[in-house]
Amino acid sequence: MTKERLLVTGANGQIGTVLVQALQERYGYDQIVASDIKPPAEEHAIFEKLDVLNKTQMGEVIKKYGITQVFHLAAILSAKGEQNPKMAWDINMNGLFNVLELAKEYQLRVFNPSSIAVFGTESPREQTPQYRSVHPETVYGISKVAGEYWGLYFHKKFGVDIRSVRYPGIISYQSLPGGGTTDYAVEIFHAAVKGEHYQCFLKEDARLPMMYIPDAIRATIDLMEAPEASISVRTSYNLAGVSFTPAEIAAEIQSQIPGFTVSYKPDFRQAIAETWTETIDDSLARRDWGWKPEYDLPNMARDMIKNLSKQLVSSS
Ligand code: AKB
Repeated sequence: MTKERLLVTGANGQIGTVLVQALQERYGYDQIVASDIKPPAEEHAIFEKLDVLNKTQMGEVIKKYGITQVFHLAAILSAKGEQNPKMAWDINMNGLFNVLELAKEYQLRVFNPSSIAVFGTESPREQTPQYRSVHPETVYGISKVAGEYWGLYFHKKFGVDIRSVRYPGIISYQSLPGGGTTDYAVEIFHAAVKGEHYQCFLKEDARLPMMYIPDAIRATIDLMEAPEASISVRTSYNLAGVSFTPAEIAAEIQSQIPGFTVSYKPDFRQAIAETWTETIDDSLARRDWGWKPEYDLPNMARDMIKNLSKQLVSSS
């Protein structure tokens, strides 16, 4: 493997926390630079405090470490974006634009995640196809679609090697999500292992595409390591893991933690969820770079409960 040096923006977030560690294991501790707007509670990586809106500062970090790839995770998610559209647009668009311009200047490979938020009520709800299905209805979704097309533009016009997946809702035990519509699927596990009741902010039948974090990390690394010639999608690949409703995940947890209780009090996030689709056709990711998810709902729930229970014991 050539000596790659990787910069991760938004490294303190739900995906960044786990991705940095996975990249360190794969490429070596010294090859990974984690960055975020605030330092992490505990430093487990080479860290640079970095505001993605500050292009000069980002360029200095890229030069200082000889960065060859950027995993640009810094973004405002769907629910927080609806509460502050201007801020979401500014961070999601201008942050990406800075990354793309620096990628052009320094010939960097870029990972620019997109989301199922690119779909909308006009998209086919089942097996949502790769093409002709983007109809975003949130600021976050609009910024992700625009970001996908800016990526394609920089690829075609300047040869930037940009790669992307449309992440479903991500479920993880290592870190908490923040500001998303799919966050309930993590919160529900925390309540269950603590023996608490959970009040869900989505309706019991709100089926959404989801993915367990080991699958999401593997997809990210596999895509970034795939030979350039195999990448046929430069906007963003559809990516599917497992789809379920709040009632189904609650029932799965109850089968492993009897006595766990859930009630439903939908808030504004239900309206966002209703614009998204239920299942995704990810055949191009499977064909181009061999994508295949490993976790179904029961396996994911078992692993989440095991790991969160361990964390609870070691923190008490
Ligand atoms: C959110 O809920 O906003 C995110 C996403 C699906 O991109 N988890």
